Amino acid sequence: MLQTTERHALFIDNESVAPASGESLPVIDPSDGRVFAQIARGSAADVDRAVRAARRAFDGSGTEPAAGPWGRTDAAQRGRILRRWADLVEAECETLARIESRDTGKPLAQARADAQALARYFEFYAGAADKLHGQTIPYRHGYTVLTLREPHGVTGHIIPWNYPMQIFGRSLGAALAAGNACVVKPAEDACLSLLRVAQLGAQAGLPPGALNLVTGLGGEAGQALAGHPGIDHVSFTGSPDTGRRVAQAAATHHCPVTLELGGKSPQLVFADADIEAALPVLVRAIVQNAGQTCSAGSRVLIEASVYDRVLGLLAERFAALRAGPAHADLDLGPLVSGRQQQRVREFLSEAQVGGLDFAAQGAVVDGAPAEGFYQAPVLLGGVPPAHRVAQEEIFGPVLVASRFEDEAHAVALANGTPYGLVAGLWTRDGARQLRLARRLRAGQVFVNNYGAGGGVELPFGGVGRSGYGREKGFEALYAFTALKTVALHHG
Ligand code: TXE
Repeated sequence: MLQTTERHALFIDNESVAPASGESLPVIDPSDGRVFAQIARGSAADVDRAVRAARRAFDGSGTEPAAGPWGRTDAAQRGRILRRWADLVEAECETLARIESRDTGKPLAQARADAQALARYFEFYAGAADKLHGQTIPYRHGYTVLTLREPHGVTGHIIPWNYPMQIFGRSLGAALAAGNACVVKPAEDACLSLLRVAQLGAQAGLPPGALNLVTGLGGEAGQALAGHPGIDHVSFTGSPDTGRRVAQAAATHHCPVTLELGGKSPQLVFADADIEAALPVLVRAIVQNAGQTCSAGSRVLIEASVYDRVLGLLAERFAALRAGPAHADLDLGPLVSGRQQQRVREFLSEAQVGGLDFAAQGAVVDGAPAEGFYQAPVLLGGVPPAHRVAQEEIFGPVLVASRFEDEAHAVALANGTPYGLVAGLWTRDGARQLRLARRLRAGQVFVNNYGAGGGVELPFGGVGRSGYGREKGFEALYAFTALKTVALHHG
């Protein structure tokens, strides 16, 4: 079992490895602001070592692709390993949840859900590994043409701190199922659960080098990974600015990238909606993980005729919300870091200076350590759509409410930010459901629900500033493969 009071090493070739620099970084418990562990500060030299390990696993010693131990592992066997990994995660669900909860400040129940989702990703991709087919293409007389879906080779994965296990599951599950060897750079604020998950991967049967983890700072280890010429694909989840830097670094060696860059996702509430059903979902969509969710429903757009009623009902619920230490398992825990807390506070003071209506606020419980990174949830009412709090991703428990007059106005507001990740639509009108599902600029639209319970099977990703490429579901397997066309002339 992982001892969280220890110093944690890198994970390369299925072994714990000290970083080249010998340096470490502190791990802070967001619930009380105290340092409780140290992680290795990986650098470009460590990334290079990890990429070489992955290349050996994939290519072997020669120049022929897929001749290494992992490259030669057939699809059914890759599926079996992922299946065993799912079982090991499931068996350690409670331990993983406790590690994650302390490391990120997530309430325990939410951390447990993340560990279960991780197991479910591995299970899903275990089943998909040997079902990724190419095609045959009708062509001219005398030819047979077929397509092969081949792994890229070595893939890089830069993971953020908000849902380490879930994002690892969706990214690594698909990449390994497709046959790639992988190098992961977890976020400096949330590495511990993934170090344990990597050990479980080795136990499940991943050969040395198939999965490697280099912890460290984004500008050092992350930047080195994105720019490493031995990487054949990068998937990144994080902020738009860092996403641009990652894509630029990858472009130096013509490496494809998948970018998931968050959002400012709207939920549209029409007067004909089942408002009682919508209310708890609207609240959960912004309070879950203290609002640090890429797909958080951070804007609620309400039809004018029911605006006052819906805002009043939301305000009642917000006033009852409680934030406190992760282990207390309340509505929300602290934010992940002092930096994140500062970011949210800056948005809120801008709202205050701008005279916005603080329609309701929850509370931080008595006895929560003063050094913890707490933020009470806030409902802002009547927010002008152009205001920065209605345009930018705050990544905290702040819900921004605005009113709309009619359907066209609702769509204009919903589509009126540079982001396009997710949208929620609450209406009983069937024609409107379909019309708006098409008109909303987003990678996912949920009608009379939000998030569909997680949806491991459902392709996910955005447009515009939310990024490009799709993860999750079967679709992700296409992103982690390159298509080869073979044309045979046989007369
Ligand atoms: O993100 P970064 P930060 C958004 C959210 C949040 C804001 C800032 O709005 O408030 O971003 O968070 C690695 N090359 N999201 O600063 O910098 C870093 O180590 C390569 C949305 O934490 O994007 C970490 O592993 N990698 C989001 C990851 O990138 C680099 C999740 C994310 O960090 C790097 C997180 C570099 N130059 C934040 N610099 C979502 N979409 O869910 C950093 N990293």
